[in-house]
Amino acid sequence: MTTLATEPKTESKTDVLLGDEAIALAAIHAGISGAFSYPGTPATEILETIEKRAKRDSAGDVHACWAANEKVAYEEALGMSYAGKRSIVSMKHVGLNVAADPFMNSALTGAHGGLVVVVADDPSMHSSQNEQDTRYYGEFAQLPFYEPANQQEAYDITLEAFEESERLGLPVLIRVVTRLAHSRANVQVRSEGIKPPALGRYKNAIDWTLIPSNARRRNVRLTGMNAQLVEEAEASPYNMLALKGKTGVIASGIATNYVYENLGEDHDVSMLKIARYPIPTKLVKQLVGHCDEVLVVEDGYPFIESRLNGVLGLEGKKIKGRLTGDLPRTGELNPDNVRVGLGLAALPTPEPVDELAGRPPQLCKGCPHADFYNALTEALKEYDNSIVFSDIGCYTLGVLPPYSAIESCVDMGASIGMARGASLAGVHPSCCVIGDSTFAHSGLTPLVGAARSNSNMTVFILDNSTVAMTGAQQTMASGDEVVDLVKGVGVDAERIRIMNPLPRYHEENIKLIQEEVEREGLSVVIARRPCIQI
Ligand SMILES: Cc1ncc(C[n+]2csc(CCOP(=O)(O)OP(=O)(O)O)c2C)c(N)n1
Ligand code: SF4
Repeated sequence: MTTLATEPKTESKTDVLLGDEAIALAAIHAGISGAFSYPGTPATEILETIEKRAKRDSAGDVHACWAANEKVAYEEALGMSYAGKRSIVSMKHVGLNVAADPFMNSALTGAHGGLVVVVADDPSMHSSQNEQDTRYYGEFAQLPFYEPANQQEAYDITLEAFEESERLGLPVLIRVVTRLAHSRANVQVRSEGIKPPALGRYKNAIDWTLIPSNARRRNVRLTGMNAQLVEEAEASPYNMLALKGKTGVIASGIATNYVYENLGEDHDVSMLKIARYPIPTKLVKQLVGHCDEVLVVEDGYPFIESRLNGVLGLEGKKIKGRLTGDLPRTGELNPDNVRVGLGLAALPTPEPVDELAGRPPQLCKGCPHADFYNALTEALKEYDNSIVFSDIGCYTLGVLPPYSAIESCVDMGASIGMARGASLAGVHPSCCVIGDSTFAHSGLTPLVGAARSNSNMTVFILDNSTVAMTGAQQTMASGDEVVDLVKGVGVDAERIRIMNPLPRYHEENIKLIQEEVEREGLSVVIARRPCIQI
């Protein structure tokens, strides 16, 4: 079912696009001056597409920039917006934790040039540490936000969101999920881009300086817009109410399609589709007032469902969803589990043709990380109190046999601070491994603290010259640049060692690791060899 909310464009063409590509193309067509991101599945393709297509499809020049991390990407986009130009910033869901500080505060300062923030969630954690739902951030920041149901909506909403951001003077958030970001559909797109309005300098730049007196004033403005934003959501063409029988469904984002697919054309179910937030209260009241029973179908946390039930529940109404066990509490929704939630007979599951052997992910043959781990585990085998904290990257696969070399992976940059904490708790050797991209993302700041206190720990930076895990994007610093960064944060040059993780240097690498682990204080060992995929 197509849920095209806007009129077909007069001059348009059809393209077969991933959800991410639809967003990227819409941003180009909206006349952005810049796109900013840090790689992270399932959002990476947004900036990659802008990089590739900007020259081809847009009238002017678009700066497509990979930033050191999501916070920096957000701030770069915000700076461009303050300068009166349209900008987009994209990231995966956990990236918004890193960018949460500017995100939350920019809701108060507001935007000038259209600022669109796209966050891709990963229900079922196909390639993530958690399945947090970005809609909570949208509500937390009190911003208008969207959850497109399909690739066409992803395009249309993104295109419109820039204008909306300028009209409201607020950043506009768009939340997508992996299935939408990474699946293709026909999308009707403009044949050429829009020329955005020339905004010039913002007249009241004091709004952007969040000293308490300004922040309070801006907070009053933001909260004062709450009711207007709800009204706009109620009138939005992306939210659609159809009252029929006494059984109702509220479906949001991509999950809307799973409902339509199961109900078909001929059904008696009342339906509210939500793609624009804040939650359109009046539409919800109309649906719930009309129905005895309502199933809430949303891919992510029970964001809408929990508000419907509140603390006390709704007298005389049966609200069903993930919280009541009518839909799975965690993981992605799909047409099959939604079918069961709708009370329809489950479709027969086809018998598997052949038993496929399980294939756990593993490091590529010849991967430099593999040879590094072979040396590290050998070097540490005599210690019964060692801990190796890890960070996030291809090297996290070192947790699996045959290496079984690491003991943690929490969030980007965590390993260095964790190694310091453990060393203070008396662990020796206290070690950590971190890739070159993760080091530039958020390893520098904890290393400053470790260097200042000369903590008794060993940091291994695995410099493979790329951001391998997310598809080999360009890394911020590699080779001697990494050495300069490490020196720059205050690590003693004599305690920075370089090793080449190749089997032929295995014995000398073990010796080097043991030497550094045995020395009192902070050592940084850089294992330097390019990823074989680049
Ligand atoms: C906050 C956050 N942003 C992005 C990601 C996605 N991500 C996981 S690892 C990684 C970078 C890995 O690069 P590097 O540290 O150089 O290791 P490599 O994969 O090259 O071995 C990225 C971008 C994430 N998990 N969390
Ligand atoms: S992509 Fe590169 S870094 Fe990742 S496992 Fe393969 S060789 Fe190793």
